[in-house]
Amino acid sequence: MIRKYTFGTPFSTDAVVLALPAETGPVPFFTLSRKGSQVILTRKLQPEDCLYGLGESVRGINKRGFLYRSWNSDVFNHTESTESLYASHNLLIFSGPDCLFGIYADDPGRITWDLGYTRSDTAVITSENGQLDLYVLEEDSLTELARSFRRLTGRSYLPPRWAFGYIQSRWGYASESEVRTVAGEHRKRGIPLDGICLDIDYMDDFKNFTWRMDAFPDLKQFSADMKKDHIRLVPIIDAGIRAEEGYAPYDSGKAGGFFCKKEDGSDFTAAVWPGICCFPDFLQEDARRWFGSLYLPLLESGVEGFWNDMNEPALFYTDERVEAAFRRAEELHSGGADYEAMWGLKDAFNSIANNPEDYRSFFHEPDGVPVRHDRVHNLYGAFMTRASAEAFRRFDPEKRFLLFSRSSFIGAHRNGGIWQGDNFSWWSHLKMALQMLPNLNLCGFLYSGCDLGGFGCNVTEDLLARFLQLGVFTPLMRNHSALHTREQEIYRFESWEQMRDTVRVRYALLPFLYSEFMKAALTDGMYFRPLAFDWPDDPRAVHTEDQILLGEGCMIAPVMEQNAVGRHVYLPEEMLMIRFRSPEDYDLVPLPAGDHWISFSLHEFPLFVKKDHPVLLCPGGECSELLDDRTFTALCMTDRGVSYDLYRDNGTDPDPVLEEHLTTAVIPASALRSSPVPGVAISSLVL
Ligand code: MIG
Repeated sequence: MIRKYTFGTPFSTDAVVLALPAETGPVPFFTLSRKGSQVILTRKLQPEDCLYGLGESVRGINKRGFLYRSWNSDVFNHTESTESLYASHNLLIFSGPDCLFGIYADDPGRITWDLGYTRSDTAVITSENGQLDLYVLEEDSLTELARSFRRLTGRSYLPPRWAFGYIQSRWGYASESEVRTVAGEHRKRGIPLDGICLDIDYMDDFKNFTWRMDAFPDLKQFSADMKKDHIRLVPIIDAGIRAEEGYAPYDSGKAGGFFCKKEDGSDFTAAVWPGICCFPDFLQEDARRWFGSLYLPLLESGVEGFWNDMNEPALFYTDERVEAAFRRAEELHSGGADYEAMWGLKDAFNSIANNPEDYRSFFHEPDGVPVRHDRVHNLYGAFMTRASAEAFRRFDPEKRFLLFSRSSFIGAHRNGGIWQGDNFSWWSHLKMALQMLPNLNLCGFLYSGCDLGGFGCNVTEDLLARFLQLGVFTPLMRNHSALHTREQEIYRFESWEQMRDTVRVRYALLPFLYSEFMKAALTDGMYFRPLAFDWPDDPRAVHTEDQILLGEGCMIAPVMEQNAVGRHVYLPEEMLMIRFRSPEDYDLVPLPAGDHWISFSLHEFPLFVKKDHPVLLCPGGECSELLDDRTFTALCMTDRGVSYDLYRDNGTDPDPVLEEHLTTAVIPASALRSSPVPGVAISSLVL
């Protein structure tokens, strides 16, 4: 059951696809109060209550015990005390002995989620706008709640199948020949690869929709050559458009009136990578259409995937902010500064980027009515995603394109995936990535993953190995690193063969993982979910923070500590452990329910599988297109014959019907009798 409560006149965010009438009675489960324009919801928490949701945010799977803010931010250096990341996903589920419900705050402005922070027994949710649609969802289980939320907000984005391949990326690939070398090193060594991202280096002076003619002279030919080798180029597009007359995107944007404006009607400008930029008003339908059409030349050159960046939007500085800081410096310089004033001076310079005042200084004009940016701030990235996705659909309605964005809002999950932003090469960020995944799934973002190896800082070999072992299971499996950091491609390291074998496991599992993903997406289900979903009555499972469920019957539990040679794993029920070293080399270990300490040397990693749930391994290959997805080895802990419905399609159909693409794999009881591992059926299948 979903109920809707409307406060004031909310801005229409496009997040929700179900039209529901607003209720008139009081909001259940909360005490409602107001302070100025704010709307405040308060609820007492019982000691056992767990909170899930808030998608992209730091800390645990259970969000209880911290204060989060919905305010999309470019936070390069984020840690566990960072209140806002790049996205705002305003879904929160309350789950405890006496409660099970979710709320979705459809509000594109700033929201504070004080989840047992100020008082450990109280949740306080504050909408600054005070104008919002609040949805209250009630179902009998966490799984049904998640499904109900997806019905409210629409089906998750479907990437093309090749997007489940391994993608190599790095800020700093500066020429076509460098990219060809990276591709060649992977192919030469048999490291599977399906895509290479082009970062801002491919652009002419960081200007969107251009490319450097000296370094990337013929994008069409380049893209065609790479595709012949089954590698897709995935260029980046930033939000800002350089304000420069004679630069076509600027001229057409200006002529159309498609940029965000200041109060005096002039275009708002701020510096980002291309220098002084204007910012497309993605909230205007015409502006979206215009911006989307700018992707056309790249699409016509054969590009089938993009990543959208800087769309919080990130602002390096505005003239106003720089001026204010200098003014302050001059005042102090002439007037003599005391201790306090000097700190203030430092702050004036440190807060030049992404300054709240700048976000209050410009306007959108959807439907001709100006809306101040800060009231709708969290929509900007989502509507950029929408502009791109709408353009791809116009360009080729018969095909799925790869698209992942840095900033997002609920609703964008229908149009693209996301990556988890600028993580660091830290062990703590490996854990953060794992813990974020189930909450991203709850919010509809099934296609996601982190920068494997870590974006900022210098990676260590063992950290890359462990990141890749998580990446085997994340729909987006991309190795990405920042300019000037240690080179992070697999082949740079001594143990590249073992890491190659880790990626090869991904490819052996690819048809199976793709099947699990598509089944989840097409049934409004979860690809990753907390253990609490399957064992709500097992307190150990409910409070497990370092293992997550995958698909119908799998669980992952990566090693996330340096120098660890194994880890503890809690099994709520008996499971089969597949301990992988390569697609050909793995252990099959049936384990009883309970606590286990299991050894995983650096290049070993597990997949746990529930009884009677088969896992299918294919022979693998160097790219998704050449995978043999007919021949499988099925593995299953069981005491009877079992079957699995494998989802297979052409990988590009934008609107597939689940039932039309299922093939039943039958693993007969006889496979059990002939198996060398008691209780585990091993069966060769041709489907
Ligand atoms: O200010 O394009 O998160 O993935 O490599 C940095 C350069 C801009 C931030 C993205 C990152 C990308 C980088 N970008």
